[in-house]
Amino acid sequence: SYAPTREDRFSFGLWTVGWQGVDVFGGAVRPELAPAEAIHRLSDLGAYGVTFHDNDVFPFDADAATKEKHLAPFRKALEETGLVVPMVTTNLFSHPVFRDGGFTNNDRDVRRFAIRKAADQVDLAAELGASLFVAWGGREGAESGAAKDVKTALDRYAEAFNTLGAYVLEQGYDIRFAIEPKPNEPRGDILLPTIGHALAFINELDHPELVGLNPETGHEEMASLNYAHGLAQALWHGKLFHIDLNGQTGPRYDQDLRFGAGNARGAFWTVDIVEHGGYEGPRHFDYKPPRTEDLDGVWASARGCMRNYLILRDKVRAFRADPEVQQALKDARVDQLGVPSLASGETVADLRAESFDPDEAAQRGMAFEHLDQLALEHLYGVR
Ligand code: 3MF
Ligand code: MG
Ligand code: MG
Ligand code: MG
Repeated sequence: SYAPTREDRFSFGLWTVGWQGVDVFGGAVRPELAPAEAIHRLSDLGAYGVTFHDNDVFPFDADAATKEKHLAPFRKALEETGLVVPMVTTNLFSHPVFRDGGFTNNDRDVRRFAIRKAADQVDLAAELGASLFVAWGGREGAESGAAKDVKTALDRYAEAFNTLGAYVLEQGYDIRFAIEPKPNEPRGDILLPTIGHALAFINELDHPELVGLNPETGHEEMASLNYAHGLAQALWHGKLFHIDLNGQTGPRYDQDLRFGAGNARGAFWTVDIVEHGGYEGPRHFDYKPPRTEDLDGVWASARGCMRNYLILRDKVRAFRADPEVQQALKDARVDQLGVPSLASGETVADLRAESFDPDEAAQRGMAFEHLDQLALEHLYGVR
């Protein structure tokens, strides 16, 4: 069946199905999609939530009345469908004023405007009941060397999160922030390029407990990194606040394929860690229906994201439940990794007192190939 239900907690960015296909080489191929229409269609398909940038719903230059005019049908659609808004974000990358970024723009007046724009959207998040604010700093970066003083830019980046964190605390909002790393595109090099960079940055903030991560499949894979491993480390740090699921084929431009397309083996392990690693947030898709598609193709691809997730969820569950896999895990000594290397009270002296024969231990094979073959056979559908 693989029909999504609200309990599966699938959510989509309005900018995903709403993408009109404008890219570096060509203009729009699809008509504008009203947010209310997107909400109804996503609800019909079985999603439980939508997320959005401020300017996905109202124009950049909207005054209070215009903002409200655009928010009214959006709110009405949420009421009619029962869809929730688990996360919001701010667009600090489209308008020309952000040509050199928002929070780390060399121009101070732009930085001040960017923080204010984000704070406005934090207010809207609180009003809509969203508990997460995602920050993708796509324009925070450089194409050249001397143009960006990276250490100073990180001071300003931290200042922005400290200011917004203090604002949330002062307002009494139940909102946390999630940084979305990306190595490049649209900037030649983007600041906080990977999960690891962002984790280290968060520890330098005034309120690290308020800030976590929103890792995206394609962004990590663009840097040739293992997305499932990145999610696991973020979980280990207690920092996996949200996820952007999509598909990517190796280190090329940000493909934003529907989830499950591209690196299918990576998708299998992604679902495994999302389902079994203690993540409790939404299963959020950030992808782009290819430019080849008309609106029917848009809905086919949105359906595909959820369907592929559910198919893979079945497969990883079957893999974990398979007695042959359980034996193979034992043969690979995966359980032994859970035993602390030193018993409590032991020290290096105890290790030195021990007799160990490296040549004997070196004879042992790890039996990983058999284990991985079983995984692939579950993925390929023959088990
Ligand atoms: C770009 C992205 C962004 C972020 C979005 C949410 C436009 O590669 O992934 O999508 O996900 O800004 O913060
Ligand atoms: Mg992407
Ligand atoms: Mg992206
Ligand atoms: Mg994203």
